Amino acid sequence: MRVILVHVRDPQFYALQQGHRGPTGNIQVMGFPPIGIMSLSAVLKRAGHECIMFDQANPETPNEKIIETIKEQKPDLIGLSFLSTTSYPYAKILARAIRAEVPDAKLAFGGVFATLNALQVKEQCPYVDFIARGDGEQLILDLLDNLQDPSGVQGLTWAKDGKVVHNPDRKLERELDQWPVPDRESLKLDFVESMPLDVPVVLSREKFTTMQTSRGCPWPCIFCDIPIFNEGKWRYRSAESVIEEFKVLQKQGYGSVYFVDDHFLLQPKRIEAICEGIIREGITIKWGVEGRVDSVVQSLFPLMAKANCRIVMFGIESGSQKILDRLRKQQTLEQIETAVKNAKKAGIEIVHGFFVVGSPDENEEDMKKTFKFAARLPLDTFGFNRLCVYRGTPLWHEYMSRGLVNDTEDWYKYFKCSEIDPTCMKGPDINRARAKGLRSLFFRKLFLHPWQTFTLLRRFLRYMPMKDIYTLLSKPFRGKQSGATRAEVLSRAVEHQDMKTNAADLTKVSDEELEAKLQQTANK
Ligand code: B12
Repeated sequence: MRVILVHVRDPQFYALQQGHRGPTGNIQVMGFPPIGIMSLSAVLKRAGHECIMFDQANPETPNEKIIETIKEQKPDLIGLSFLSTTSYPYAKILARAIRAEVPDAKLAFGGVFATLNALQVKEQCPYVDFIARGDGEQLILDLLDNLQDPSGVQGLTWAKDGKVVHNPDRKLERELDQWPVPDRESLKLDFVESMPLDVPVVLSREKFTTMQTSRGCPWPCIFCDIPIFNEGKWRYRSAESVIEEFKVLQKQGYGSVYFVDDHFLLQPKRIEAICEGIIREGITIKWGVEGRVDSVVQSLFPLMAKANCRIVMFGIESGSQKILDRLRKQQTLEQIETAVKNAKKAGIEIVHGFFVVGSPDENEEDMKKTFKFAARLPLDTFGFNRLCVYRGTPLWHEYMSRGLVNDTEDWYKYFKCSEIDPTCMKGPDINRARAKGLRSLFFRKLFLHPWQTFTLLRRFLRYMPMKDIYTLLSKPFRGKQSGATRAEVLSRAVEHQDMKTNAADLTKVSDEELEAKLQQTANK
């Protein structure tokens, strides 16, 4: 059978290098490849199906082109894959356009957001036939076998005789080794290695991709929905299977890989075997991981560095123990300090700290502590994002019980906590304190860790034009607090209490109105 899979994106995340061609002649895109659909494509092809992929990051395949291909190829199933609340409106636009042009197409949504909100999405998007929940590998094969009557397909939400049907959950698959290596070569795009999230920093010009070696994270941080997506479990691939994938990537010419595992730094034996395998097989690919600071594998940092681990990113969140406890991070400031120091001492080239600001109960003093703490740590890079609340997380449940969100009306909305929670600092105050904190952080870094700062600047200069570095570094000094990015304009509409109704409208309006609104945002 024939399947078309589309990775739907929020434009903020690929706008930076849109249309830029690299030495291969492919369009270059700053960001991560769509490993979700690449994983499904490999599974489909191995089972004898045909699969065509699109990534909305590619400016040469706009929605019109995707629809044209659907008309030509007449696929048996079209799957739209997207990660989060912020890409949901774009998934709706594409789905509505497909439905309008190809009325009998079989259309499915999948990904984390669709999984956690399957019933609501199906109700709100009757023009989408199926919502796929959880892992998609076996599900998509089962769905193709039962397209006319999917009542036995576990993990599927669909409609029968106008009524929404929520099939039972699929048992969490533990045998991840059974799945083939993702189909990374069919999509003609070159991904440029940059810092995750919205920091426009190019890290290398090597051929770059992502890999997933484990799924899930069992910790109960109040802002995260991964434990729900993975039923609180951590599932992993064997070291042998990871090495086999590395060997394929090496043959395909990749120079850099980032692991999209929710928590890589678990199970020392597996990490040791992965590192030894990399060294034994002469794999030269550089790699990066994310993990918790309380990880017991810190003694393995030197081995990881020897096996070409170049980046370790820690979820630090705050320099105030009070806030760490409030977020239920279950980590201490001492643990953070030890982990960052251990990683640097071991020779990990880039150690990154993810921080959040605008948490519940956080005051200016806590924010100050956070920036001071960040300055003291030998971190190479850092990001300070505003805390957001997503449906399904423990924080969402708390906000429901405090009457700050309404599960029925707000499930698809993107909220910065500070916009709805009176125990947070006010948005402009957070921005002001953040800008101030960043300024002092930069100076302290220069003063406390001058060599590290110099090395980092040299790295940036290798891959980035001077103008971009200037923009990046001068941002906190320019005092621009209200200049929203394109995506922020969209999300702002959802955040402010008084604009809440407008925001709700945004996801309910007709195609034309929604598209006009997005067009307006893009032109700003
Ligand atoms: C890597 C990553 C990113 C990358 C993006 C990578 C990319 N290609 O777009 C970056 C850093 C840019 C990013 C940005 C953001 N992210 Co992010 N990200 C992740 C992360 C860590 C891994 C995603 C991944 O690659 N998974 C691996 C692949 C194999 O899995 P998958 O895509 O889920 O696909 C599987 C199934 O879902 C299913 N499936 C998927 N699609 C389909 C379609 C069909 C038809 C079928 C049948 C099945 C199916 O099958 C696949 C194989 O099993 C996840 C955490 C997680 N574990 O999901 C967070 C996560 C998805 N991100 C999250 C968030 C909040 C964001 C941001 C909004 C952050 C921000 N405020 O800026 C942005 C939004 C980006 C966007 N465009 O939507 C949240 C989403 C929460 C929510 N409920 O909305 C998550 C869950 C993290 C968390 N802990 O809460 N992210």
